[in-house]
Amino acid sequence: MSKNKYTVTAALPYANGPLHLGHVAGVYLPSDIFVRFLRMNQHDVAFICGSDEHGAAITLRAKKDGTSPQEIVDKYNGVIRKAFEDFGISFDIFHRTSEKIHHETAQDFFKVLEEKGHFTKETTQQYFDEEHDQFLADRYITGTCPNCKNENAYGDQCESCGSTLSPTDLINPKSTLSGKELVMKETSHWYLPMERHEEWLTQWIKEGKLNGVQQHDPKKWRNQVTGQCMSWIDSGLRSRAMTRDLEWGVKVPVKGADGKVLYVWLDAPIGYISATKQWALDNGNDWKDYWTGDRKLVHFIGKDNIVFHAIIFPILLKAHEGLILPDNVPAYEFLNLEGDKFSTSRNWAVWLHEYIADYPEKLDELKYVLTSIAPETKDSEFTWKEYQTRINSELADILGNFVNRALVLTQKYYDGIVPELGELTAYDKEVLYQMEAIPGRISQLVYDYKLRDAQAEAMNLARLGNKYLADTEPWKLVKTDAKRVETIMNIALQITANLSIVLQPFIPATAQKLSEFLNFNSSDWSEAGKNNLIIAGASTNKPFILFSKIEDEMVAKEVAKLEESKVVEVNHTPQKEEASFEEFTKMDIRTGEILEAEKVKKANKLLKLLVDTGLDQRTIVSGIAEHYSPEDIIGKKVSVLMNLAPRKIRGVESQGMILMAENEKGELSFVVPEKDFISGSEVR
Ligand code: B3M
Ligand code: ZN
Repeated sequence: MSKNKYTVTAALPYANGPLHLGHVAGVYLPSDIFVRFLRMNQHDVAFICGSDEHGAAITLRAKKDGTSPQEIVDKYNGVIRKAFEDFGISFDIFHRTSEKIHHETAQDFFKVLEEKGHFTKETTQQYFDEEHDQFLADRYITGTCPNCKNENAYGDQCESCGSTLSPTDLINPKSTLSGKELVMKETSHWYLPMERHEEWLTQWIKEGKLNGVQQHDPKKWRNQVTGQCMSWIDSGLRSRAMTRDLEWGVKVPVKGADGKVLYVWLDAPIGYISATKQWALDNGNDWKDYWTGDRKLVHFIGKDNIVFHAIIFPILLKAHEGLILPDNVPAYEFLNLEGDKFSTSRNWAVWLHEYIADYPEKLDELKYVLTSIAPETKDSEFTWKEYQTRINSELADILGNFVNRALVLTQKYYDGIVPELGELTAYDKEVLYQMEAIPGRISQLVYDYKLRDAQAEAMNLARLGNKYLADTEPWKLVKTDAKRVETIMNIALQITANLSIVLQPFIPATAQKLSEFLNFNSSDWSEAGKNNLIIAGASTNKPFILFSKIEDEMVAKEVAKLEESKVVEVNHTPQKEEASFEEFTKMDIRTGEILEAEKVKKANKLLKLLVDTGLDQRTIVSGIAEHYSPEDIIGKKVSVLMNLAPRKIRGVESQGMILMAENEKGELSFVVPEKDFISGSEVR
């Protein structure tokens, strides 16, 4: 493979909360594996990331926490940065979009496009929250998704079905600040008329060509990426506002834009460029080398970011002129957790920083499991049970077992000295042939962004070694044919040395341990496959157990922790329409006491109650039979809506209503004064 130049970016995480395993599996770990592999193949690579520090998600969190956006981003930039460092994600730079160099870069970018006439300035009606006296950016608007009817969709995205939305798409839009309905008010913004780009974009997405010249191989793009882009294009590209009425963000650098900032999805992708600029400054490089010329730009993202990276940002890059377009946009589907979606708001997540703190000695185990289940082409699921199974039956029982045998037997038979390779049997030759072929298969899979299969192929080398020792049984043969065993152990050590190379992109810490066992250290991929990496006579070291087994207790503890710490999301029903004071005063509510209670025949939800209301004793039918048994509520204090028109319910005349409170779990409670008032006391 010729040496290429790559700029690899990983989606900039919003600095409004910690990272969970879903983020790691679906963007950061795969991009790290890809870059580690490229570096081992001597490609020229820049691995770029940083935190996304503008946008409504940040200001919403600040409002929620009663703090400032700057404090929020400072806190979470630190939390996220440390988690990446501790987990060993090997960015060349982890920058942040609140830095001055980013503001300058984004403003320059905007000015170039503005001066080239790529924006139109339009005055439109936008949603406005009168209570907070501000226009609302997409994320501030919530409502029902027109596609999947999720009632908590946002103005830019539905997190339930992944649709990209505009605020006007939402049904019954409300402000996330006041909860109130919204009004429309006039405001002006700079728009990107995306429809102008439809023709070239279609050819670029479908054929990988610009002006008929091949740019990238569309066959290597994941179907879900091409599919989502084409459905966006086929549904008609529309002008999209590239500025927002917000205080927090990159100020729009032209006259007449007071109180306006760049749209976060214009701002954030330029964060890749500003981060590259900072890194180039720090390392004496020219940032333009990484964004122009024959360099492959690769964006690792989640599927909810596809159109921003494969349609909007390419339009902006092409409009700017002179900058490269993505060679590939490997987008990941969603990773779910124990049968439910990862959710920050519901605290249904395994937080990366918590895992690192709890299991600092099991980081490669997590990397291996997450890559094994990575949602490359469809949503997948993390369960602690599968975590246990894959570590115990794959890492420990295959890789750990093989390496341990190879090194321990070398210690036992040869005092750790590598024995000579003698005459090869047909089986030996077949095993060496397979060992030689595996690195090439891994390479092809990595270049095709099939990292899950690539790791499985690397594990096949461990399987090959494990089977080779199990088939040849050197521990038996050593009594009768010591020479033969020397050859077997030499081959087992060559396989171990190859594992120390091919495992490096995936489980780098483990690969390093193998190197230490063997006193062999190479990060040169071209060495992989050779059968003479370990020289006879060289010394090896005593191994230690690579992977301790995951016990059932750990699985149980982690599952219980999830259940105990989850937050039940409260979706209160919206406030009813206004009632006048007169309407309220018509209601006569009194305290009362239940004297008798019985089930209503053929009605599992109903109880027939005899209630002392202080004015009289009356029969009331109440739908509480699934929550209370009759004998438990005799003598219970209640509040009664007295003057509700009498109704016949299942043949029983009900004279009034018992007031009940219902919580987010659907549990019921009687509503009574906090003091022990006599029956008939008025409630108003
Ligand atoms: N901050 C991540 C997200 O949508 C978003 C990515 C920006 S990459 C330029 O969760
Ligand atoms: Zn939806």
